[in-house]
Amino acid sequence: MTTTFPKDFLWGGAVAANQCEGAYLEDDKGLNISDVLPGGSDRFAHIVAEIDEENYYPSHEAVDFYHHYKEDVKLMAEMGFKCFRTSISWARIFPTGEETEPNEKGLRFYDELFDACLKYGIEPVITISHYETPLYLAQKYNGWASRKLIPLFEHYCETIFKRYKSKVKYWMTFNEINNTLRLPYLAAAIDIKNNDTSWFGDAFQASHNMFVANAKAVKLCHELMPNARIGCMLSLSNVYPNTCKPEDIFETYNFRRRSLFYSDVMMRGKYPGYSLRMMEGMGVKLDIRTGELELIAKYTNDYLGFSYYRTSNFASNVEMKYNTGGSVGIDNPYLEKSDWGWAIDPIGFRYTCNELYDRYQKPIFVVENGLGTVDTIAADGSIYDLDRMKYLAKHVAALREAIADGCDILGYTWWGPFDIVSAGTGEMKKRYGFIYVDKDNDGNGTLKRRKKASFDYYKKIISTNGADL
Ligand code: BGP
Repeated sequence: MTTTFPKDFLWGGAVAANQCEGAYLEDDKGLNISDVLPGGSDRFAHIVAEIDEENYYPSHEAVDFYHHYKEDVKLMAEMGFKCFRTSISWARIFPTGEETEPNEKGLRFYDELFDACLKYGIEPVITISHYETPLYLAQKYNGWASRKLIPLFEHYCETIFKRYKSKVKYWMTFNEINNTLRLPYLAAAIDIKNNDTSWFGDAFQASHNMFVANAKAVKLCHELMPNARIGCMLSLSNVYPNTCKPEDIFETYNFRRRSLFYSDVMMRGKYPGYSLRMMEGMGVKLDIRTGELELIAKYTNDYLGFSYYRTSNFASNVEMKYNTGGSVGIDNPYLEKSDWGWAIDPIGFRYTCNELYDRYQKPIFVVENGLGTVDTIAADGSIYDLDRMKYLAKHVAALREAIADGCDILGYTWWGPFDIVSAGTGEMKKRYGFIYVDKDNDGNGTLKRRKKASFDYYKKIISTNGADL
């Protein structure tokens, strides 16, 4: 059984426009929902629908990738990247989301970015919407809860597919679409009124509307770019039962299916029975129009993109806290944790790859994996990020085992190859990069880029195609 990576394995890194570009209003860009999320602990405390000049907003400058992209792409090329995942910021192309004509300055930026990548043989891997719904659509329609976003998204897709069809071969529709059920504002631009569970109905209707939009994007992609592939994308860090009690086992299985429900619909083309029972149990009645289920059945995704960071232990009587910097679920005594309490579990990574490939029997693509740590700069200016190198080595080894298990894995893009803004905390302190960016949580710094020890470590992994760990 082979224990090496395929020769065309797509080694690379991943970011999101709102977490790196900055230039949040430059060249006629409109506001997106991530532009109104302040930094600090009140980031998700309430949905902020306008900018409060007193606050600091991490995404407004982020790490100014908009003006540093040539330098950053050159550094990624130096590591030997075969691909680079980022998102197109929808509001750069359509500032409110409702314009008929696109913003040429926005289109030009991504033309130049993709050209800079292709110059080094780096394939762009593009997320069409990464928590970046235009704010105007969130305010006017309550985001994806309204099916009015379906034709607007279709127009956006047609515009970028026609513009970049000679440059981009790998697309994915919505970042972590399954987060619609746990971070509805980010994933589906739905406002949570009074935090009561009445928004469940909006969340499931939004999911349906996004399934329809996803199918239309697949149809358009295959018609306009026959050689391109378009995936769906989910957040799929895994969950373990907290005990061997059968009730816990089944509860955990059901909890996992609250996520896999999304990939089941988009990869298999129909609502699974358990999801209908789940919605019924929540009193949710979907508004499904004629022809939509047939569209979803006909246009399924070519691959499953997913993020994997950690595993958590689950028990139904324990609230699963996410992303706000707190630990996730119940502690697993067998696993070390990151500075932010995320359990480090490479075997869980191998398990998850097998779980997903067995379920869909279609290619899977690891489009986010990484370790957020507090990096320290030594007196000589060097940054010896040993924890990151250990995490990388263990997870690449696990990936190699998953491939040897028979999983068809397209590639691996490390989350945050250069330091960017953390989505969950709005912090720069939570650094993922192989490249340090001089900026702190309050927005101070020179934005200077500096290689960490892990820069050469990942470069060696790529140059040996994962053989030398
Ligand atoms: C995922 C998001 C990414 C990224 C990642 C790391 O859920 O798709 O945008 O942010 O989480 O999380 P964080 O940035 O909160 O450390």
